[in-house]
Amino acid sequence: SGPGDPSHADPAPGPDFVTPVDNLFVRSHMGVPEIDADTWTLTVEGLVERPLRLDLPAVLALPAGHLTAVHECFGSPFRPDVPTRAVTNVEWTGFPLAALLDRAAPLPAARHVVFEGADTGSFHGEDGLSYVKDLPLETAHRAVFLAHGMNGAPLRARHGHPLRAVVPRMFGTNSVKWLTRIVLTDERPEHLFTTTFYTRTPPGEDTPRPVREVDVNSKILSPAPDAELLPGTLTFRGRAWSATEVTRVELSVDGGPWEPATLDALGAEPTWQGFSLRRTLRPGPHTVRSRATDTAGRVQPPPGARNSVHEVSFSCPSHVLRG
Ligand SMILES: Nc1nc2c(c(=O)[nH]1)N[C@H]1C(S)=C(S)[C@@H](COP(=O)(O)O)O[C@H]1N2
Ligand SMILES: [Mo]
Repeated sequence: SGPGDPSHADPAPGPDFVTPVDNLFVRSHMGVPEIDADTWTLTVEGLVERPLRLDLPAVLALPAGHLTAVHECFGSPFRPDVPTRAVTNVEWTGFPLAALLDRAAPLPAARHVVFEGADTGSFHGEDGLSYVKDLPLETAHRAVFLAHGMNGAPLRARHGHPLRAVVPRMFGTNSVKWLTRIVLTDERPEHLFTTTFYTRTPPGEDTPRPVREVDVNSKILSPAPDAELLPGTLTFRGRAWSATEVTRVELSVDGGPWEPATLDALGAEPTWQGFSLRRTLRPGPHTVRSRATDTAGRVQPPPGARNSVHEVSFSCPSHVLRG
């Protein structure tokens, strides 16, 4: 055994474990608002004992930490079953929402936290909208991170400058950008982005639920689709993630049995996990599929769901012209 021996899981997370900022996807429903950082404020209001209003210097003066987390777009709110590839892993800089909630002191009647962004406009024929999401108070207090930096630099305008919410283990739709208002309420807000869209009905249930926790998922990154590779030994590589730890990734080559891949354990943070499997392949066309399972026993379903098993087709031509 030695370097490159697949039985020795690489302790380093590998290249692009944190996605470079230039490779990040951007999802904005109503465009990027123009925000003047000198006049921007964040309020914490509603069912609280002490409403807060903070300007940017006050926000930046709060003790800051880091959170590295998977950031995944749910995809089109109109087509909740279509698989997407908009997933990244970002190192955010900021502070827990709990720091502000504790200062504002929620009243006993407060049950929900509503997040509102500065972007306004029309969406799906409705005018005068702003971007609004909500979470149960306990979830928000435990999980939400407020970020003013990403990957060691200030947040870019399109990613929510000067401040955005980040909700680890939940779909990106919950991570409100250009945050201006945090409102504590007793009821969920009725809104296009809370109760009309970004809901889905789990199999076997009949009540739609808000799109929150991410699905168990995996994507094969190497080989790339339609790659032409030298026949011989190659290493399949990819990444898996879920709302809990992924405990197993299996690959099926050319429709063969599921074989366990080497899987990086989840560290202290809600990041994605790398996997790899080495195989020797004959010349000709090939397919490889990946399937992840998490600690909750969730498994990627067969084709037809948004988090279906991932399949890549590639080939090992008998002669590869180089040059
Ligand atoms: N204010 C606001 N926040 C928003 C959105 C938006 O349109 N407006 N889009 C959401 C969606 S659907 C996703 S996937 C993430 C995308 O974050 P990013 O553009 O930084 O990758 O932001 C979320 N937060
Ligand atoms: Mo999204």
